[in-house]
Amino acid sequence: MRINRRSFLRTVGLGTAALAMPTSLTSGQTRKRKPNILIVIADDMACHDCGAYGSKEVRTPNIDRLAGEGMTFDRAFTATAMCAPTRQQLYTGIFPVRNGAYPNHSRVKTGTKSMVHHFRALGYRVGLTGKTHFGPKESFPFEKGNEAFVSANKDEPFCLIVASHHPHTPWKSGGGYDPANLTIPPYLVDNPETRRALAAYYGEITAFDEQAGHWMEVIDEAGLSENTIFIVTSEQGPQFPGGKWTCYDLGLQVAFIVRWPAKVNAGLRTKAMIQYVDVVPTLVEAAGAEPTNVDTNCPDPAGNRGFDGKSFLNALLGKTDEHNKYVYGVHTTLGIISGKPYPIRSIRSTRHKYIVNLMPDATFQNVVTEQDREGYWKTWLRDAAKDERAAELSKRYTQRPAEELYDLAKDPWELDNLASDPEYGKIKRALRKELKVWMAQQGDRGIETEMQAKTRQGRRKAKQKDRQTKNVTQPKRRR
Ligand SMILES: [Ca+2]
Repeated sequence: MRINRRSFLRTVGLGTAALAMPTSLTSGQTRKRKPNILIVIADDMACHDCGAYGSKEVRTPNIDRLAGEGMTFDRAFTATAMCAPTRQQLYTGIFPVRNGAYPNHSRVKTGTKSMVHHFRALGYRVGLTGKTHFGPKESFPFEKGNEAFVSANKDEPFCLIVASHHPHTPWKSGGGYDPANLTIPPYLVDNPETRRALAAYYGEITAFDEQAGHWMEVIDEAGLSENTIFIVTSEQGPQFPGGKWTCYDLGLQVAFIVRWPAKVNAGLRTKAMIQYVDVVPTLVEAAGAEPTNVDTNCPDPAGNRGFDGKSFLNALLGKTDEHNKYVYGVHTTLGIISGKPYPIRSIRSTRHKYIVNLMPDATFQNVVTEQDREGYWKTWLRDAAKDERAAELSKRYTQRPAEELYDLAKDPWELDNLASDPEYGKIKRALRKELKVWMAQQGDRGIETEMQAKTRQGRRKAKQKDRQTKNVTQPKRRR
């Protein structure tokens, strides 16, 4: 089996060889073996807030069932805790600064190819239903995905994204959680307003779980379960301090569950550390092609045109429980509502997280601190006047040191900064060095990149500034 598959990979690589192939080799039996792909993606959901990842309080029976039928990734990450950069790195296999979509509400560089192009080249129909939050359209030419999309034309494999709006704020779609009965995690201030917000957020997650269950039913009823790679993933962390808009694990770690009965054994967990840019390369390999041959049409500064990510198919098939040595984080605050510049970068090994706040003298501001639509932030500041813990937790969000280092095995919520502890100096320096290597590979100039964020937002500006961001030295004026 293995030998056959390898020779198959060589034959149907995405290079010119594939174009020259006789059509008989890409049709019939060969094509039928390609798996369907369905990715159900949440919006702003913490990895831990479902039963499959240990929550005893959030009701997610469908996600938990999927985990029981497939493989659960205990170390999966996005590189940004914001909607638009997260989706665009997931769909392109390229990290945010390189692909251009690094602030929120941003677009990839003109000409960048996405999974739509890559899977169409492999004979797939590629659709999306729900949230988009990407651009320009030419880079993401998804068909309209719906239930008819699944059942239409069964000779061709499909790749479908189901992009939910749950549990993004406003938290109003779900119910069924009593605020008084919740366990408050250590990163939140325990008061009635936070409890109300958390209950409403949990209700949204249960609504998301029902959507995931619906699509599991659609696939099961169409008789397609066996050879459909069915993925549920949480997208990025929730809009609580330390989650969305940060590089803490609460923001960057994602739930990632894959069911593929034809190839993946049921009920497995893996420690292999994966990131969203790895997902498309993995699925390309699962579809029988060689991901390192794919041209993204979005070169990095060294001229490499391939994906930033690499296939973790071997981890998915249970052949290894290792993948990346490091995963990375990048946060751009400029361009968010009321956001002043506040660039953050991070690198994470399986054990440690190193974060650099490039403008540490600034006060971190964003939607939570400026708008407080969920109505708890001002209560944290109120409580901070008389409660030391509330003071610490709110200060941790708005005033940060230049460097942060966490031992994730001892401190999973990243509350105890070890950056100035000499015992950890060697670890910190090693991580800092690797982070610089990654930033250089991305063409990431730190503060300068932050100041150019608005050139990546909006169609007209994005087009003008493509490919020439290196030459831009002055920040754009606010629109
Ligand atoms: Ca989101």
